[in-house]
Amino acid sequence: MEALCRPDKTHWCDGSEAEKDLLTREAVSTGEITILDQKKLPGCVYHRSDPQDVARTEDLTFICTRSKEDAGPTNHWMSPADAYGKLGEIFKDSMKGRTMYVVPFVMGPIGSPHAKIGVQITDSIYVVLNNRIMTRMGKAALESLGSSGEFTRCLHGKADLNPKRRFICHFPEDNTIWSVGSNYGGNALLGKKCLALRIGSYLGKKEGWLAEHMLILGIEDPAGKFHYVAAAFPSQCGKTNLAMLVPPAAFRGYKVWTVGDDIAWLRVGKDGTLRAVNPEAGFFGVAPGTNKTSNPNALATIQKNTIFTNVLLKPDKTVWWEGLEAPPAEGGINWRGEAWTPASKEKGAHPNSRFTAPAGQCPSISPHWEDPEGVPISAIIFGGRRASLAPLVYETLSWAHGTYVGATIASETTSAATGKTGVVRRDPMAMLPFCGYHMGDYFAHWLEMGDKIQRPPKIFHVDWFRTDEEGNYLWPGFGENLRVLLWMIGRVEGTAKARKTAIGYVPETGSLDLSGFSLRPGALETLFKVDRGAWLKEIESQNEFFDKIGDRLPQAMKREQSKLKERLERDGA
Ligand code: GTP
Ligand code: SPV
Ligand code: MN
Repeated sequence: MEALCRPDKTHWCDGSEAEKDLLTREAVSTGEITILDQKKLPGCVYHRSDPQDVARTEDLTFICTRSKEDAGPTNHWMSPADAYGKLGEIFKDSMKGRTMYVVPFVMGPIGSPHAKIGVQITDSIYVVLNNRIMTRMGKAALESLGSSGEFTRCLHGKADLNPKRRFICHFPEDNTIWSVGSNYGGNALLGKKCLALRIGSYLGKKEGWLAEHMLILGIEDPAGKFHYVAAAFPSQCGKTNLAMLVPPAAFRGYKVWTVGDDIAWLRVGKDGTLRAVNPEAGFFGVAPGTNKTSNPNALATIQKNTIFTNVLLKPDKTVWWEGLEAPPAEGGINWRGEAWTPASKEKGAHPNSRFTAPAGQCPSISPHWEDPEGVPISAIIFGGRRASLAPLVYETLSWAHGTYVGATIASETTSAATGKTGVVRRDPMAMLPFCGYHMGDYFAHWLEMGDKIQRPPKIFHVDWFRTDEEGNYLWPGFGENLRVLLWMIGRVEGTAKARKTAIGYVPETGSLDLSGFSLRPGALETLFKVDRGAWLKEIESQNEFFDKIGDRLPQAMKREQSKLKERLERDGA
Protein backbone atom coordinates (compact mmCIF):
# COMPACT_ATOMS: atom_id res chain seq x y z
CA MET A 1 0.00 0.00 0.00
CA GLU A 2 2.96 2.30 0.67
CA ALA A 3 4.34 1.54 -2.77
CA LEU A 4 0.95 2.39 -4.28
CA CYS A 5 0.07 5.52 -2.29
CA ARG A 6 3.61 6.87 -1.68
CA PRO A 7 3.06 8.58 1.68
CA ASP A 8 5.89 10.70 3.11
CA LYS A 9 5.77 8.57 6.21
CA THR A 10 3.82 5.80 7.89
CA HIS A 11 2.49 5.88 11.44
CA TRP A 12 1.32 2.70 13.20
CA CYS A 13 -1.46 3.71 15.60
CA ASP A 14 -1.27 2.41 19.15
CA GLY A 15 -4.44 4.11 20.39
CA SER A 16 -2.70 5.87 23.29
CA GLU A 17 -3.65 9.25 24.79
CA ALA A 18 -0.24 10.62 23.78
CA GLU A 19 -0.96 9.64 20.19
CA LYS A 20 -4.38 11.29 20.32
CA ASP A 21 -2.76 14.54 21.55
CA LEU A 22 -0.11 14.38 18.84
CA LEU A 23 -2.67 13.80 16.06
CA THR A 24 -4.97 16.48 17.43
CA ARG A 25 -2.15 19.05 17.45
CA GLU A 26 -1.19 18.09 13.92
CA ALA A 27 -4.79 18.37 12.66
CA VAL A 28 -5.24 21.73 14.38
CA SER A 29 -2.10 23.04 12.69
CA THR A 30 -3.56 22.30 9.24
CA GLY A 31 -7.07 23.56 10.09
CA GLU A 32 -8.56 20.08 9.74
CA ILE A 33 -10.01 20.38 13.24
CA THR A 34 -10.68 23.17 15.74
CA ILE A 35 -10.36 22.77 19.49
CA LEU A 36 -13.59 23.72 21.29
CA ASP A 37 -13.78 25.54 24.65
CA GLN A 38 -12.04 23.05 26.93
CA LYS A 39 -13.83 24.31 30.07
CA LYS A 40 -17.30 23.91 28.62
CA LEU A 41 -16.58 20.93 26.35
CA PRO A 42 -13.46 19.12 27.63
CA GLY A 43 -11.77 16.89 25.08
CA CYS A 44 -14.12 18.08 22.31
CA VAL A 45 -13.14 19.15 18.79
CA TYR A 46 -14.91 20.48 15.73
CA HIS A 47 -14.56 19.47 12.10
CA ARG A 48 -16.08 20.81 8.91
CA SER A 49 -16.19 18.56 5.85
CA ASP A 50 -15.87 19.59 2.27
CA PRO A 51 -19.45 20.81 1.52
CA GLN A 52 -19.64 18.15 -1.23
CA ASP A 53 -18.83 15.42 1.25
CA VAL A 54 -21.42 15.43 4.03
CA ALA A 55 -23.40 12.20 3.51
CA ARG A 56 -23.09 8.63 2.26
CA THR A 57 -22.98 8.37 -1.52
CA GLU A 58 -24.94 5.24 -2.39
CA ASP A 59 -24.44 5.73 -6.14
CA LEU A 60 -20.68 5.49 -5.62
CA THR A 61 -20.84 2.40 -3.39
CA PHE A 62 -20.08 -0.94 -5.01
CA ILE A 63 -20.08 -4.64 -4.17
CA CYS A 64 -17.25 -6.19 -6.18
CA THR A 65 -17.93 -9.90 -6.42
CA ARG A 66 -16.53 -11.99 -9.26
CA SER A 67 -20.03 -12.69 -10.50
CA LYS A 68 -22.37 -9.71 -10.92
CA GLU A 69 -25.31 -11.90 -9.96
CA ASP A 70 -23.89 -12.37 -6.44
CA ALA A 71 -24.07 -8.64 -5.69
CA GLY A 72 -27.73 -8.81 -6.61
CA PRO A 73 -30.17 -6.35 -8.16
CA THR A 74 -30.14 -3.84 -5.28
CA ASN A 75 -26.39 -3.19 -5.20
CA HIS A 76 -24.12 -1.37 -7.60
CA TRP A 77 -21.54 -3.79 -8.95
CA MET A 78 -18.05 -3.51 -10.39
CA SER A 79 -15.79 -6.45 -11.27
CA PRO A 80 -12.92 -6.84 -8.78
CA ALA A 81 -10.38 -6.32 -11.57
CA ASP A 82 -12.03 -3.09 -12.74
CA ALA A 83 -12.41 -1.83 -9.19
CA TYR A 84 -8.82 -2.53 -8.13
CA GLY A 85 -7.66 -0.99 -11.41
CA LYS A 86 -9.82 2.13 -11.26
CA LEU A 87 -9.25 2.83 -7.57
CA GLY A 88 -5.59 1.88 -7.83
CA GLU A 89 -5.17 4.70 -10.36
CA ILE A 90 -6.72 7.18 -7.92
CA PHE A 91 -4.73 5.87 -4.96
CA LYS A 92 -1.50 6.02 -6.95
CA ASP A 93 0.81 8.60 -5.35
CA SER A 94 -2.28 10.06 -3.59
CA MET A 95 -0.55 10.22 -0.18
CA LYS A 96 2.47 12.21 -1.35
CA GLY A 97 3.07 14.94 1.21
CA ARG A 98 0.83 13.12 3.68
CA THR A 99 1.21 10.54 6.44
CA MET A 100 -0.24 7.05 6.09
CA TYR A 101 -1.85 5.90 9.33
CA VAL A 102 -2.23 2.20 10.02
CA VAL A 103 -5.17 1.60 12.34
CA PRO A 104 -5.75 -1.90 13.73
CA PHE A 105 -9.26 -2.17 15.22
CA VAL A 106 -11.70 -4.64 16.70
CA MET A 107 -15.44 -4.60 16.03
CA GLY A 108 -17.22 -6.10 19.04
CA PRO A 109 -15.96 -6.52 22.60
CA ILE A 110 -12.30 -7.60 22.59
CA GLY A 111 -12.10 -11.34 23.21
CA SER A 112 -15.77 -11.90 22.33
CA PRO A 113 -16.39 -14.87 20.02
CA HIS A 114 -18.51 -12.40 17.98
CA ALA A 115 -15.67 -9.90 17.46
CA LYS A 116 -14.02 -9.24 14.07
CA ILE A 117 -10.71 -7.56 13.39
CA GLY A 118 -9.88 -5.01 10.73
CA VAL A 119 -6.88 -2.90 9.82
CA GLN A 120 -7.64 0.45 8.21
CA ILE A 121 -5.02 2.36 6.31
CA THR A 122 -5.93 6.03 5.94
CA ASP A 123 -4.40 9.43 5.21
CA SER A 124 -7.04 11.24 7.30
CA ILE A 125 -6.39 12.23 10.91
CA TYR A 126 -10.11 12.99 11.23
CA VAL A 127 -10.79 9.34 10.37
CA VAL A 128 -8.19 8.07 12.86
CA LEU A 129 -9.68 10.22 15.65
CA ASN A 130 -13.19 9.00 14.81
CA ASN A 131 -12.11 5.35 14.64
CA ARG A 132 -10.50 5.83 18.03
CA ILE A 133 -14.02 6.45 19.40
CA MET A 134 -16.08 4.17 17.18
CA THR A 135 -13.93 1.01 17.47
CA ARG A 136 -11.54 -0.65 19.94
CA MET A 137 -8.41 0.62 18.26
CA GLY A 138 -4.63 0.36 18.49
CA LYS A 139 -2.39 -1.86 20.60
CA ALA A 140 -5.22 -3.97 22.05
CA ALA A 141 -6.49 -4.72 18.55
CA LEU A 142 -3.05 -5.70 17.27
CA GLU A 143 -2.57 -8.00 20.25
CA SER A 144 -5.99 -9.48 19.66
CA LEU A 145 -5.03 -10.18 16.03
CA GLY A 146 -1.74 -11.89 16.88
CA SER A 147 0.61 -12.85 14.08
CA SER A 148 -1.58 -15.10 11.97
CA GLY A 149 -5.22 -14.14 12.44
CA GLU A 150 -7.80 -13.20 9.81
CA PHE A 151 -8.68 -9.52 9.37
CA THR A 152 -10.54 -7.25 6.99
CA ARG A 153 -8.12 -5.20 4.88
CA CYS A 154 -9.36 -1.63 4.71
CA LEU A 155 -7.69 0.97 2.50
CA HIS A 156 -8.96 4.53 2.71
CA GLY A 157 -7.67 7.72 1.15
CA LYS A 158 -9.04 11.23 0.78
CA ALA A 159 -7.29 11.75 -2.57
CA ASP A 160 -8.73 15.11 -3.71
CA LEU A 161 -12.25 14.59 -2.26
CA ASN A 162 -13.65 15.00 -5.75
CA PRO A 163 -17.03 13.22 -6.02
CA LYS A 164 -16.05 12.28 -9.60
CA ARG A 165 -13.13 10.32 -8.21
CA ARG A 166 -14.99 8.89 -5.22
CA PHE A 167 -15.63 5.14 -4.90
CA ILE A 168 -16.52 2.95 -1.93
CA CYS A 169 -15.74 -0.62 -3.03
CA HIS A 170 -16.25 -3.87 -1.12
CA PHE A 171 -14.57 -7.12 -2.08
CA PRO A 172 -16.36 -9.67 0.12
CA GLU A 173 -14.52 -12.58 -1.53
CA ASP A 174 -11.18 -11.00 -0.55
CA ASN A 175 -12.34 -9.65 2.85
CA THR A 176 -11.19 -6.25 1.57
CA ILE A 177 -12.56 -2.69 1.40
CA TRP A 178 -11.15 0.18 -0.69
CA SER A 179 -12.64 3.63 -0.24
CA VAL A 180 -11.31 6.74 -1.92
CA GLY A 181 -12.34 10.38 -2.32
CA SER A 182 -14.56 10.85 0.74
CA ASN A 183 -13.88 11.73 4.36
CA TYR A 184 -17.52 11.30 5.49
CA GLY A 185 -18.53 8.84 8.26
CA GLY A 186 -20.23 5.94 6.51
CA ASN A 187 -17.92 6.28 3.48
CA ALA A 188 -14.67 6.63 5.42
CA LEU A 189 -14.93 4.98 8.86
CA LEU A 190 -14.57 1.58 7.26
CA GLY A 191 -15.31 -0.45 10.40
CA LYS A 192 -18.87 0.89 10.44
CA LYS A 193 -21.15 0.43 7.43
CA CYS A 194 -18.48 -1.13 5.18
CA LEU A 195 -17.17 -3.81 7.58
CA ALA A 196 -19.82 -4.23 10.27
CA LEU A 197 -22.69 -4.29 7.75
CA ARG A 198 -21.64 -4.96 4.13
CA ILE A 199 -18.73 -7.34 4.72
CA GLY A 200 -20.39 -8.40 8.00
CA SER A 201 -23.63 -9.45 6.30
CA TYR A 202 -21.64 -11.48 3.76
CA LEU A 203 -19.67 -13.19 6.54
CA GLY A 204 -22.92 -13.69 8.46
CA LYS A 205 -24.45 -15.54 5.53
CA LYS A 206 -21.34 -17.72 5.26
CA GLU A 207 -20.98 -18.33 9.00
CA GLY A 208 -24.61 -18.49 10.10
CA TRP A 209 -25.32 -15.16 11.77
CA LEU A 210 -26.87 -11.78 10.93
CA ALA A 211 -25.32 -8.31 10.64
CA GLU A 212 -28.13 -5.78 10.95
CA HIS A 213 -28.78 -2.01 10.88
CA MET A 214 -30.35 -2.21 14.35
CA LEU A 215 -30.21 -0.52 17.72
CA ILE A 216 -30.18 -2.71 20.81
CA LEU A 217 -31.82 -1.67 24.09
CA GLY A 218 -32.73 -3.23 27.43
CA ILE A 219 -35.93 -2.52 29.38
CA GLU A 220 -35.90 -3.06 33.12
CA ASP A 221 -39.28 -3.13 34.84
CA PRO A 222 -39.88 -1.89 38.41
CA ALA A 223 -39.34 -5.44 39.71
CA GLY A 224 -35.89 -5.58 38.09
CA LYS A 225 -36.87 -7.91 35.25
CA PHE A 226 -35.08 -7.39 31.91
CA HIS A 227 -36.01 -7.72 28.28
CA TYR A 228 -33.83 -6.77 25.31
CA VAL A 229 -35.12 -5.51 21.99
CA ALA A 230 -33.39 -4.93 18.62
CA ALA A 231 -34.91 -2.49 16.14
CA ALA A 232 -34.16 -1.83 12.47
CA PHE A 233 -35.09 1.61 11.15
CA PRO A 234 -33.52 3.21 8.06
CA SER A 235 -30.93 5.98 8.41
CA GLN A 236 -32.21 9.01 10.35
CA CYS A 237 -35.40 7.22 11.38
CA GLY A 238 -34.95 7.13 15.14
CA LYS A 239 -32.52 4.38 16.22
CA THR A 240 -30.30 6.59 18.40
CA ASN A 241 -33.33 8.23 19.96
CA LEU A 242 -35.08 4.96 20.78
CA ALA A 243 -31.89 3.36 22.09
CA MET A 244 -31.50 6.21 24.63
CA LEU A 245 -35.18 6.57 25.55
CA VAL A 246 -36.06 8.24 28.86
CA PRO A 247 -39.32 6.91 30.34
CA PRO A 248 -42.11 9.50 30.64
CA ALA A 249 -43.24 10.59 34.13
CA ALA A 250 -46.01 7.99 34.34
CA PHE A 251 -43.39 5.20 33.98
CA ARG A 252 -40.80 6.28 36.54
CA GLY A 253 -40.17 2.75 37.78
CA TYR A 254 -38.94 1.62 34.35
CA LYS A 255 -35.42 2.02 33.05
CA VAL A 256 -34.22 1.81 29.44
CA TRP A 257 -30.61 0.72 28.95
CA THR A 258 -28.64 1.44 25.76
CA VAL A 259 -26.62 -1.44 24.27
CA GLY A 260 -26.11 -0.02 20.76
CA ASP A 261 -27.60 2.67 18.50
CA ASP A 262 -26.85 1.61 14.92
CA ILE A 263 -25.57 -1.92 14.32
CA ALA A 264 -26.32 -5.34 15.81
CA TRP A 265 -24.62 -8.67 15.18
CA LEU A 266 -27.09 -11.44 15.92
CA ARG A 267 -26.23 -15.07 16.65
CA VAL A 268 -27.99 -18.06 18.13
CA GLY A 269 -26.75 -18.35 21.72
CA LYS A 270 -25.87 -21.52 23.60
CA ASP A 271 -29.19 -21.16 25.46
CA GLY A 272 -31.16 -21.11 22.19
CA THR A 273 -32.00 -17.41 22.39
CA LEU A 274 -31.02 -14.89 19.73
CA ARG A 275 -28.01 -12.98 21.10
CA ALA A 276 -27.10 -9.42 20.06
CA VAL A 277 -23.72 -7.73 20.21
CA ASN A 278 -23.05 -4.08 19.37
CA PRO A 279 -19.86 -4.16 17.26
CA GLU A 280 -19.20 -0.45 17.81
CA ALA A 281 -17.62 1.40 20.72
CA GLY A 282 -19.17 4.81 20.10
CA PHE A 283 -22.09 6.69 18.59
CA PHE A 284 -21.95 8.53 15.27
CA GLY A 285 -25.26 10.27 15.85
CA VAL A 286 -27.41 12.86 14.08
CA ALA A 287 -27.02 16.27 15.78
CA PRO A 288 -30.04 18.28 14.55
CA GLY A 289 -33.09 17.75 16.74
CA THR A 290 -31.00 16.46 19.66
CA ASN A 291 -31.90 18.45 22.79
CA LYS A 292 -32.51 18.01 26.48
CA THR A 293 -36.14 17.07 25.94
CA SER A 294 -35.89 14.85 22.84
CA ASN A 295 -32.74 12.98 23.91
CA PRO A 296 -31.22 14.02 27.26
CA ASN A 297 -28.98 10.93 27.33
CA ALA A 298 -27.37 11.82 24.00
CA LEU A 299 -26.91 15.40 25.14
CA ALA A 300 -25.19 14.24 28.33
CA THR A 301 -23.00 11.84 26.34
CA ILE A 302 -21.61 14.57 24.09
CA GLN A 303 -20.41 16.99 26.78
CA LYS A 304 -16.84 15.66 26.61
CA ASN A 305 -14.42 13.74 24.32
CA THR A 306 -16.71 14.30 21.34
CA ILE A 307 -16.03 15.19 17.70
CA PHE A 308 -18.67 17.53 16.23
CA THR A 309 -18.91 17.46 12.44
CA ASN A 310 -20.68 20.06 10.24
CA VAL A 311 -22.62 21.74 13.05
CA LEU A 312 -22.57 25.51 13.72
CA LEU A 313 -19.42 26.80 15.40
CA LYS A 314 -20.25 29.60 17.86
CA PRO A 315 -17.84 32.51 18.55
CA ASP A 316 -17.34 31.21 22.11
CA LYS A 317 -16.01 27.93 20.64
CA THR A 318 -19.05 25.88 21.51
CA VAL A 319 -21.49 24.33 19.05
CA TRP A 320 -25.12 24.66 18.03
CA TRP A 321 -27.56 22.98 15.67
CA GLU A 322 -31.17 23.41 14.67
CA GLY A 323 -33.36 22.01 17.43
CA LEU A 324 -30.76 22.25 20.22
CA GLU A 325 -32.06 25.43 21.87
CA ALA A 326 -32.88 28.99 20.79
CA PRO A 327 -30.46 30.12 18.04
CA PRO A 328 -27.36 31.91 19.34
CA ALA A 329 -27.99 35.68 19.04
CA GLU A 330 -24.39 36.27 18.02
CA GLY A 331 -24.56 33.74 15.18
CA GLY A 332 -21.47 31.76 14.24
CA ILE A 333 -19.80 29.90 11.34
CA ASN A 334 -22.15 27.51 9.56
CA TRP A 335 -21.42 24.04 8.17
CA ARG A 336 -20.23 25.57 4.90
CA GLY A 337 -17.67 27.69 6.75
CA GLU A 338 -19.61 30.91 6.14
CA ALA A 339 -20.67 33.61 8.62
CA TRP A 340 -24.18 32.80 9.85
CA THR A 341 -26.86 34.61 11.86
CA PRO A 342 -30.33 33.44 12.89
CA ALA A 343 -31.63 35.54 9.95
CA SER A 344 -29.57 33.54 7.40
CA LYS A 345 -31.45 31.44 4.86
CA GLU A 346 -28.91 28.58 4.98
CA LYS A 347 -29.06 26.20 7.93
CA GLY A 348 -26.47 26.64 10.67
CA ALA A 349 -25.81 22.90 10.91
CA HIS A 350 -26.10 20.49 7.99
CA PRO A 351 -29.22 18.28 8.39
CA ASN A 352 -26.82 15.30 8.47
CA SER A 353 -24.32 16.92 10.87
CA ARG A 354 -23.12 14.43 13.46
CA PHE A 355 -21.46 13.88 16.83
CA THR A 356 -18.94 11.11 17.51
CA ALA A 357 -18.89 10.13 21.18
CA PRO A 358 -17.72 7.16 23.28
CA ALA A 359 -20.62 4.82 24.14
CA GLY A 360 -19.28 4.39 27.67
CA GLN A 361 -20.10 8.06 28.38
CA CYS A 362 -23.83 7.56 27.87
CA PRO A 363 -25.74 7.80 31.19
CA SER A 364 -28.07 5.01 30.02
CA ILE A 365 -25.32 2.66 28.78
CA SER A 366 -26.20 -0.89 29.73
CA PRO A 367 -23.94 -2.66 32.23
CA HIS A 368 -24.17 -5.54 29.73
CA TRP A 369 -23.22 -3.61 26.59
CA GLU A 370 -19.86 -5.36 26.32
CA ASP A 371 -20.99 -8.85 27.35
CA PRO A 372 -18.98 -11.16 25.09
CA GLU A 373 -21.95 -13.44 24.38
CA GLY A 374 -24.33 -10.54 23.72
CA VAL A 375 -27.74 -9.87 25.23
CA PRO A 376 -30.77 -12.18 24.66
CA ILE A 377 -33.35 -10.60 22.32
CA SER A 378 -37.06 -10.89 23.19
CA ALA A 379 -38.38 -8.80 20.31
CA ILE A 380 -37.28 -7.55 16.91
CA ILE A 381 -38.82 -4.36 15.56
CA PHE A 382 -38.96 -3.18 11.97
CA GLY A 383 -40.04 0.32 11.10
CA GLY A 384 -39.84 3.16 8.66
CA ARG A 385 -40.74 6.77 8.14
CA ARG A 386 -44.04 6.73 6.35
CA ALA A 387 -46.91 9.20 6.63
CA SER A 388 -49.68 6.62 6.27
CA LEU A 389 -50.64 2.92 6.00
CA ALA A 390 -49.23 0.84 8.88
CA PRO A 391 -50.64 1.18 12.40
CA LEU A 392 -48.46 2.65 15.14
CA VAL A 393 -47.56 -0.92 16.10
CA TYR A 394 -48.50 -4.45 15.12
CA GLU A 395 -47.19 -7.89 15.92
CA THR A 396 -46.45 -10.28 13.08
CA LEU A 397 -47.85 -13.81 13.06
CA SER A 398 -44.63 -15.84 12.79
CA TRP A 399 -40.91 -15.58 12.01
CA ALA A 400 -41.65 -16.03 8.29
CA HIS A 401 -44.38 -13.38 8.36
CA GLY A 402 -42.04 -11.09 10.31
CA THR A 403 -39.32 -11.64 7.73
CA TYR A 404 -41.78 -10.70 4.99
CA VAL A 405 -42.79 -7.56 6.90
CA GLY A 406 -39.11 -6.59 7.34
CA ALA A 407 -38.40 -7.35 3.69
CA THR A 408 -41.13 -4.98 2.54
CA ILE A 409 -40.41 -1.93 4.75
CA ALA A 410 -40.79 1.31 2.86
CA SER A 411 -39.44 4.59 4.16
CA GLU A 412 -38.83 8.17 3.06
CA THR A 413 -35.23 8.93 2.08
CA THR A 414 -33.33 11.27 4.44
CA SER A 415 -30.23 13.48 4.34
CA ALA A 416 -28.02 10.61 5.62
CA ALA A 417 -27.40 9.83 1.95
CA THR A 418 -26.99 12.19 -1.01
CA GLY A 419 -29.93 12.50 -3.37
CA LYS A 420 -33.52 13.65 -3.01
CA THR A 421 -35.01 13.42 0.50
CA GLY A 422 -38.59 12.49 1.38
CA VAL A 423 -38.98 9.93 -1.43
CA VAL A 424 -40.64 6.69 -0.30
CA ARG A 425 -38.56 3.67 -1.31
CA ARG A 426 -38.35 0.01 -0.31
CA ASP A 427 -35.65 -0.42 2.30
CA PRO A 428 -35.74 -4.08 3.34
CA MET A 429 -34.76 -4.55 6.99
CA ALA A 430 -33.34 -0.98 6.73
CA MET A 431 -30.45 -2.73 4.90
CA LEU A 432 -30.99 -1.57 1.30
CA PRO A 433 -27.71 0.43 1.27
CA PHE A 434 -25.85 -2.04 3.50
CA CYS A 435 -26.50 -5.63 2.40
CA GLY A 436 -23.24 -6.96 0.96
CA TYR A 437 -24.78 -9.66 -1.22
CA HIS A 438 -27.88 -10.66 -3.18
CA MET A 439 -31.02 -9.38 -1.44
CA GLY A 440 -32.94 -12.56 -2.31
CA ASP A 441 -30.25 -14.70 -0.63
CA TYR A 442 -30.39 -12.34 2.35
CA PHE A 443 -34.12 -12.95 2.78
CA ALA A 444 -33.46 -16.70 2.50
CA HIS A 445 -30.79 -16.39 5.18
CA TRP A 446 -33.26 -14.61 7.49
CA LEU A 447 -35.73 -17.48 7.02
CA GLU A 448 -33.01 -20.09 7.75
CA MET A 449 -31.97 -18.25 10.91
CA GLY A 450 -35.56 -18.50 12.14
CA ASP A 451 -35.37 -22.28 11.97
CA LYS A 452 -32.18 -22.31 14.05
CA ILE A 453 -33.38 -20.19 16.99
CA GLN A 454 -35.01 -22.44 19.58
CA ARG A 455 -36.46 -19.45 21.45
CA PRO A 456 -37.08 -16.94 18.65
CA PRO A 457 -38.01 -13.34 19.42
CA LYS A 458 -41.41 -12.04 18.35
CA ILE A 459 -41.27 -9.66 15.39
CA PHE A 460 -43.14 -6.34 15.41
CA HIS A 461 -43.59 -3.40 13.04
CA VAL A 462 -43.85 0.23 14.14
CA ASP A 463 -44.24 3.63 12.50
CA TRP A 464 -43.61 6.66 14.73
CA PHE A 465 -44.02 9.01 11.75
CA ARG A 466 -47.72 8.78 10.87
CA THR A 467 -49.16 12.21 10.07
CA ASP A 468 -52.56 13.90 9.70
CA GLU A 469 -53.75 15.79 6.61
CA GLU A 470 -51.75 18.85 7.66
CA GLY A 471 -48.57 16.84 8.07
CA ASN A 472 -48.53 16.93 11.91
CA TYR A 473 -47.27 13.81 13.66
CA LEU A 474 -50.15 11.80 15.14
CA TRP A 475 -47.92 10.20 17.76
CA PRO A 476 -45.58 12.25 19.98
CA GLY A 477 -42.78 9.66 19.77
CA PHE A 478 -39.46 9.79 21.67
CA GLY A 479 -40.00 8.93 25.40
CA GLU A 480 -43.65 8.07 24.74
CA ASN A 481 -42.49 5.20 22.52
CA LEU A 482 -41.93 3.31 25.78
CA ARG A 483 -45.69 2.71 25.87
CA VAL A 484 -45.36 0.75 22.65
CA LEU A 485 -42.27 -1.14 23.85
CA LEU A 486 -44.13 -2.17 27.01
CA TRP A 487 -47.05 -3.50 24.97
CA MET A 488 -44.55 -5.62 23.02
CA ILE A 489 -42.99 -6.95 26.22
CA GLY A 490 -46.54 -7.71 27.42
CA ARG A 491 -47.09 -9.72 24.23
CA VAL A 492 -43.82 -11.60 24.79
CA GLU A 493 -44.86 -12.41 28.36
CA GLY A 494 -48.43 -13.23 27.34
CA THR A 495 -50.02 -10.48 29.43
CA ALA A 496 -50.96 -7.82 26.84
CA LYS A 497 -54.25 -8.17 24.97
CA ALA A 498 -54.37 -7.93 21.20
CA ARG A 499 -56.91 -7.90 18.40
CA LYS A 500 -56.14 -10.13 15.43
CA THR A 501 -56.41 -8.31 12.12
CA ALA A 502 -55.52 -9.30 8.58
CA ILE A 503 -52.05 -7.76 8.91
CA GLY A 504 -51.26 -9.09 12.40
CA TYR A 505 -52.03 -8.34 16.05
CA VAL A 506 -52.76 -4.76 17.08
CA PRO A 507 -53.25 -3.59 20.69
CA GLU A 508 -56.72 -4.26 22.10
CA THR A 509 -58.37 -1.02 23.22
CA GLY A 510 -56.96 -0.27 26.66
CA SER A 511 -53.96 -2.60 26.36
CA LEU A 512 -51.62 0.20 25.29
CA ASP A 513 -50.98 2.15 28.50
CA LEU A 514 -51.99 5.75 27.78
CA SER A 515 -51.99 6.98 31.39
CA GLY A 516 -50.90 10.54 32.12
CA PHE A 517 -51.13 11.42 28.49
CA SER A 518 -53.57 12.51 25.80
CA LEU A 519 -53.61 12.38 22.01
CA ARG A 520 -55.53 14.66 19.73
CA PRO A 521 -59.15 13.57 19.09
CA GLY A 522 -59.30 10.87 16.47
CA ALA A 523 -55.54 10.24 16.49
CA LEU A 524 -55.76 6.86 18.18
CA GLU A 525 -58.39 5.61 15.72
CA THR A 526 -56.22 6.65 12.77
CA LEU A 527 -53.11 5.14 14.35
CA PHE A 528 -54.74 1.71 14.67
CA LYS A 529 -56.94 1.60 11.62
CA VAL A 530 -56.23 -1.16 9.12
CA ASP A 531 -57.30 0.30 5.78
CA ARG A 532 -58.03 -2.67 3.54
CA GLY A 533 -57.93 -0.75 0.26
CA ALA A 534 -54.63 0.87 1.12
CA TRP A 535 -53.11 -2.49 2.06
CA LEU A 536 -54.24 -4.11 -1.18
CA LYS A 537 -52.56 -1.25 -3.06
CA GLU A 538 -49.47 -1.74 -0.90
CA ILE A 539 -49.29 -5.40 -1.91
CA GLU A 540 -49.44 -4.38 -5.57
CA SER A 541 -46.57 -1.96 -5.11
CA GLN A 542 -44.49 -4.58 -3.29
CA ASN A 543 -44.61 -6.70 -6.44
CA GLU A 544 -42.53 -4.20 -8.34
CA PHE A 545 -39.80 -4.64 -5.72
CA PHE A 546 -40.19 -8.42 -5.59
CA ASP A 547 -39.89 -8.58 -9.38
CA LYS A 548 -36.65 -6.64 -9.13
CA ILE A 549 -35.27 -9.24 -6.70
CA GLY A 550 -35.99 -11.87 -9.34
CA ASP A 551 -35.75 -15.63 -9.04
CA ARG A 552 -33.62 -15.63 -5.90
CA LEU A 553 -36.62 -14.28 -3.97
CA PRO A 554 -37.60 -17.09 -1.57
CA GLN A 555 -41.00 -18.63 -2.30
CA ALA A 556 -41.93 -18.00 1.33
CA MET A 557 -41.96 -14.24 0.67
CA LYS A 558 -44.56 -14.58 -2.07
CA ARG A 559 -46.44 -17.09 0.08
CA GLU A 560 -46.63 -14.67 3.02
CA GLN A 561 -47.78 -11.97 0.65
CA SER A 562 -50.60 -14.11 -0.80
CA LYS A 563 -51.68 -15.17 2.67
CA LEU A 564 -51.91 -11.51 3.64
CA LYS A 565 -53.92 -10.76 0.53
CA GLU A 566 -56.28 -13.66 1.28
CA ARG A 567 -56.77 -12.47 4.86
CA LEU A 568 -57.49 -8.94 3.67
CA GLU A 569 -59.98 -10.14 1.08
CA ARG A 570 -61.64 -12.57 3.48
CA ASP A 571 -61.81 -10.63 6.74
CA GLY A 572 -61.60 -7.07 5.57
CA ALA A 573 -59.57 -5.48 8.31
P1 GTP B 1 -28.65 6.96 11.59
O1 GTP B 1 -27.56 7.35 12.52
O2 GTP B 1 -28.64 7.78 10.31
O3 GTP B 1 -28.68 5.50 11.29
O4 GTP B 1 -30.04 7.43 12.24
P2 GTP B 1 -30.95 6.94 13.46
O5 GTP B 1 -31.89 5.89 12.98
O6 GTP B 1 -30.15 6.64 14.66
O7 GTP B 1 -31.87 8.24 13.70
P3 GTP B 1 -31.96 9.25 14.92
O8 GTP B 1 -32.36 8.58 16.19
O9 GTP B 1 -30.75 10.06 14.94
O10 GTP B 1 -33.19 10.15 14.47
C1 GTP B 1 -33.21 10.87 13.28
C2 GTP B 1 -34.33 11.89 13.24
O11 GTP B 1 -35.58 11.31 13.60
C3 GTP B 1 -34.11 13.04 14.21
O12 GTP B 1 -34.44 14.24 13.55
C4 GTP B 1 -35.08 12.79 15.32
O13 GTP B 1 -35.48 13.97 15.94
C5 GTP B 1 -36.22 12.06 14.62
N1 GTP B 1 -36.93 11.12 15.53
C6 GTP B 1 -36.36 10.15 16.29
N2 GTP B 1 -37.29 9.49 17.02
C7 GTP B 1 -38.48 10.04 16.70
C8 GTP B 1 -39.84 9.79 17.11
O14 GTP B 1 -40.13 8.91 17.93
N3 GTP B 1 -40.81 10.56 16.54
C9 GTP B 1 -40.52 11.54 15.64
N4 GTP B 1 -41.54 12.25 15.13
N5 GTP B 1 -39.25 11.82 15.23
C10 GTP B 1 -38.26 11.08 15.75
C1 SPV C 1 -26.46 5.99 8.49
O1 SPV C 1 -26.45 6.70 7.46
O2 SPV C 1 -27.26 5.04 8.63
C2 SPV C 1 -25.54 6.28 9.60
C3 SPV C 1 -24.51 7.29 9.39
O3 SPV C 1 -25.62 5.64 10.64
S1 SPV C 1 -23.16 6.62 8.50
O4 SPV C 1 -22.27 5.97 9.46
O5 SPV C 1 -22.47 7.70 7.88
O6 SPV C 1 -23.60 5.65 7.56
MN1 MN D 1 -27.16 4.07 10.53
